[in-house]
Amino acid sequence: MDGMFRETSRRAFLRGSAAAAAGATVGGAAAAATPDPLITEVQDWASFTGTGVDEVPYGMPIHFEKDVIRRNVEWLTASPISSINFTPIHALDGTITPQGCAFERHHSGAIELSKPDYRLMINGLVERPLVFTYDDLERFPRENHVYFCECAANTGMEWAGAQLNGVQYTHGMIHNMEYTGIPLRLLLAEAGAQMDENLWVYVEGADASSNGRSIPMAKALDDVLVAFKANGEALRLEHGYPVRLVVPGWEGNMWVKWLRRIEVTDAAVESREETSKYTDVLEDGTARKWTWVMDAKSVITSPSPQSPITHGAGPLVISGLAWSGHGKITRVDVSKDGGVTWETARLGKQGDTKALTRFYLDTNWDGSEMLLQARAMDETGYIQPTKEQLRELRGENSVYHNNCIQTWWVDESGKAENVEIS
Ligand SMILES: Nc1nc2c(c(=O)[nH]1)N[C@H]1C(S)=C(S)[C@@H](COP(=O)(O)O)O[C@H]1N2
Ligand SMILES: [Mo]
Repeated sequence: MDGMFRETSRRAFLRGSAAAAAGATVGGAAAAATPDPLITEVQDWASFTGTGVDEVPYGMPIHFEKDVIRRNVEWLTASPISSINFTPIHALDGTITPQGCAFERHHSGAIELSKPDYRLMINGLVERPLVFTYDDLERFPRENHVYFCECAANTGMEWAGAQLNGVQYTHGMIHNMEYTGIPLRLLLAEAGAQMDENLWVYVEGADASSNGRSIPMAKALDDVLVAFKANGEALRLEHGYPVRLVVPGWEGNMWVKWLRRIEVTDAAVESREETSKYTDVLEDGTARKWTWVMDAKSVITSPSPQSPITHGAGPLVISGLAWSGHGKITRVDVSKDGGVTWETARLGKQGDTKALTRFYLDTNWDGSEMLLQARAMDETGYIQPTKEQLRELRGENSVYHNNCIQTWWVDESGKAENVEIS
């Protein structure tokens, strides 16, 4: 690294003297249209050699992209150890979230657990209670699937009114990765688990919080993965290295990280995470439990408060993300007038089941203000609700499972703001 810094400052010095010389020339012909120096001059990057292949063993994004990072909101939680940060979805495109900027949520901090120290126990209603090492897990057949993981609290601050001015904060408790993992059903079969559909598995992590959750057997046998790779490489520490549970389409809280134990039980455990937390306060004040599936949702990521229009009227690409815990996204509509009229957006590619889908509306902006909204539809025919529709059921004191239509007010200068229309 030292070498790199010296190299950079030498180039900066040379660039300085070249610019001074160019300045003199341009100054001499000041009356003529200024030639574009990026076209007419030989640039540093063509005059000097670049970085050698022995200098960066594992690359980071180029420093020009240093703002594309996770951010947290200090006042949201009492301590950053039991807290959340947000994916910079306003600055990403496509659908895959790089692990390095994918939101983190932990209840007792991210722990360091090595592969040699890793153990996974399966016990309870099984013929053979088993303990697997990491090496054991690598000998089971594995699959690759792309899935979104959305914290149930995503958009949770917006129930009572427009709150946080950035899509990173309103919708950034989501990431979408390609997982490599073992279908949980194979490990349950190895232990000789009873598999009646009225049974449950209780899953817990090795961290101090343990984050235990009960999952119905039908889901455990369906598409749940015991995953050890994400986007081709080992899970990052903060996402549960070396092994996490992937529970496609279901709330992020069930995606237990640092997975250490799976117990087959005849009843739900009713742990903290599924009683006092992750239940939904309804309009009438009662609490609903077992809201596992994340309903269809979409949001425009650009333009948005952190990604204003900077180029004036004319061609404009409106872009965003859509997803459904029930399956594939089939259609996304975009409105520029707060939901009065809608245009159907183009999907970046056909929607994958329980994964993020990118949409684009390639449009022409006349330079007048807009109330931008997106509305997702999934393969079950479900249509993403308005905030009013959701509030009729859920009131304003809810936290979790807010999948309402989001509105951005874009003014004539291209700036965008989080607003609510009634
Ligand atoms: N062991 C453990 N697993 C956990 C948690 C935790 O605190 N400990 N947090 C859960 C919550 S609430 C969410 S939303 C997801 C977040 O996964 P991520 O940190 O990879 O984004 O992990 C879940 N799994
Ligand atoms: Mo969560």
